[in-house]
Amino acid sequence: MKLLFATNNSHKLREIREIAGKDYQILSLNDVNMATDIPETRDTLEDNARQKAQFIYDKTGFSSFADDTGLEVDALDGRPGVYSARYAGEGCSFDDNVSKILEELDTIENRKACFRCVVCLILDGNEYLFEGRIPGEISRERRGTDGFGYDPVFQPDGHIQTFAEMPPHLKNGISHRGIAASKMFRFLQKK
Ligand code: ITT
Repeated sequence: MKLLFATNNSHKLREIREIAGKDYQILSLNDVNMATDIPETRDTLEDNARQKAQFIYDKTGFSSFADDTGLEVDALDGRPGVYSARYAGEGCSFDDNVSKILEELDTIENRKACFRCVVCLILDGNEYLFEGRIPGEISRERRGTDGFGYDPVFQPDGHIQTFAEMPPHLKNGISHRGIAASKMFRFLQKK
């Protein structure tokens, strides 16, 4: 089965392709010659995931899905959450965001955080949502070079490595995106 992944994030694309395995061919926007910005203007993960998937479905008519992900930090009352991409300001890099979170938590003992991912699938015009969460904590400094985004400072509960220290298959096997996407693939298998 072919599905179009509505993302401009190449790291997410790589992860989803690994999670999908051989039964699904995950097409990128490039594969369908769609170089476009995808609007992402809502203020919940659910609404942003819907907006991204629906936008691409409307443009292509192709079975499409999108993911919206946020890092929710307890001591920051759930921030940066839905604003995780622009946490350190418009046009900021992954590294800027990591620096900001380390600064904000500098003197704070409670490092608990959670990655939450919402996947929205549009299939034959119908919409389906799947959620994945993983609890963990924000490390005191960056560790590891794999992954992307906040991975160098996110250590999932029950593990001694950050996501950036894990080989990709280990992150994908336990991550917020892995959980949400696996729910979608299980749903599709039953269809
Ligand atoms: P698309 O909307 O094009 O899919 P994006 O990078 O804007 O890509 P999100 O809005 O879903 O994606 O993600 C917000 C930010 O959260 C993202 O830019 C990363 O900094 C961070 N993030 C998302 N998934 C992550 C992961 O698996 N590990 C670490 N950080 C992640």
